[in-house]
Amino acid sequence: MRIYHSDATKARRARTELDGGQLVPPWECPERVDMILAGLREAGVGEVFSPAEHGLAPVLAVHDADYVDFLASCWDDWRALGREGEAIAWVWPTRTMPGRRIPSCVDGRLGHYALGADTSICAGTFEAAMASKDVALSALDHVLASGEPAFGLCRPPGHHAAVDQFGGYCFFNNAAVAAQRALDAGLSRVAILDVDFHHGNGTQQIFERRSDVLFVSIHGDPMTCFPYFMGHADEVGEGDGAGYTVNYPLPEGSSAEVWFHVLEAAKERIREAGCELLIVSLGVDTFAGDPISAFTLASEDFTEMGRRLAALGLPTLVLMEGGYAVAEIGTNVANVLGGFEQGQAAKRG
Ligand code: OKP
Ligand code: ZN
Repeated sequence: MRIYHSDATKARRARTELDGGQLVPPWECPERVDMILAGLREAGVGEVFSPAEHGLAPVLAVHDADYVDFLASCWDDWRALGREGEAIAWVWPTRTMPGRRIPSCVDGRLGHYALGADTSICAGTFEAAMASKDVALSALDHVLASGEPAFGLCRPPGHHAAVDQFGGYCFFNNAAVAAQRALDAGLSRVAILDVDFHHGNGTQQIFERRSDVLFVSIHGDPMTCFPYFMGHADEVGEGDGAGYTVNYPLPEGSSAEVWFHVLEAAKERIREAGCELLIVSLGVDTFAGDPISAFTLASEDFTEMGRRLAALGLPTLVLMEGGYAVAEIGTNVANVLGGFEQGQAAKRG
């Protein structure tokens, strides 16, 4: 299958992430991209294509303009104050202090637009986010034009990014931007299946009042796992969107057997909803060796995951989200895509 990739996704090389009370080198690093490319090359999965520039219009179809302006100017505004470190949010509107105005100072603006303190903004962040959504959109264009699957090697990831908030290493919600473009191109319903270990709070927030995007997620229970404040099973969508958000939180330590059982339920809901396109938010941080996650899938399980996704028989766009076991990330992603190709071949008979 076609692989879409741009070196510009590596323009973000943050030095700091607030993790366990310390500033550590970020788990979400540009080396992930190189390791995925190497894994795909080694497995002989796919041919690499460069994305076309799609501009900001598709981003503005899901994100607020003031949020996009903030991301574009944050680093320069921060630097203008003579700051040494990277831009990290540290004060927020809270339950007891709900902000009714967006501050003008970058420190206050960071609190308004950030959903956590884990994600610092540095030089190249906006450029990388732009490249990441171009990768997603170009891969989508290929799926729409050919009916064939495609993989967008997005980085930074997207599923935590909400209408006007960044965090969890995400800035533009690549899957949401692609889903909206698919609808604007004439599709009536799109499924986003989020198999990253972490709940895709941003994707849920963007679409939870709508029925044209079915959001289904399998993830670590938010009682104990990031992002903590969204992703419970009783969040099912609201208004027109009632029934079009489906959450499967699983306890830490969950096995591949349990995970695949839930995947079949998720697939059944996607079939039932009559979706014309499947977008997979692919995190491989469900891997047993992932340093910040807590499911126990083995590398071979990712091949099975790919086969089972292909069995849905839908035009499919696979977009990269998380996965932090950098040494194994290439194998795990190549296994998903290789398994998908096997599943496709089996279906064709
Ligand atoms: C992004 B994606 C580690 C800090 C955790 C949040 C996790 C973001 C995951 N102690 N930071 O869903 O893979
Ligand atoms: Zn994740």
